Amino acid sequence: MKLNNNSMKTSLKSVLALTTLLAILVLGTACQKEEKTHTGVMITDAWVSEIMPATTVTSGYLTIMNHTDKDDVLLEVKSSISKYVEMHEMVEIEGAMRMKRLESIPVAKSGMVTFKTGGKHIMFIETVGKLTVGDKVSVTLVFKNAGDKVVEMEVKSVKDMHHN
Ligand SMILES: [Cu+2]
Repeated sequence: MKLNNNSMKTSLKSVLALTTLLAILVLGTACQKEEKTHTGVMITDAWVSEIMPATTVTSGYLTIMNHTDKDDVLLEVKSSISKYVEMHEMVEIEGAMRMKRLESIPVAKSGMVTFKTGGKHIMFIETVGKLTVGDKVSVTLVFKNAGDKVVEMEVKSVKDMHHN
């Protein structure tokens, strides 16, 4: 009984060790790849939600990766799709989820910031015209160090939104 238990533990340990080793190998490969192709401040997975009927607001999401050795700050987001563009975050205030405006968003060196549904998002207020699903809209992110970064955001339907 005791022996069985021990061998169980041993095999479990081996499995864990193997899993860890695999994770290290996978991550290691990913990092090597990144060093070759990823430089500077990069923006990926940028998309904006379609505008719901009878509204003039929508929200956008993206991922910022800072591959530099300097801390950076996202100062502003600009776009011609709406009169105002703000950076927001969902926060819990007195038990309710509310949107809070962010004046700037720090992006640490070698760090990553993800805008996602229920979290940080770009808020387009008083949208101008329509957004067609599948189209791309141009948005400019203004960084303190990296300067202006133009991003193409794909318009997605609200149905797709829940899968992201
Ligand atoms: Cu918002």
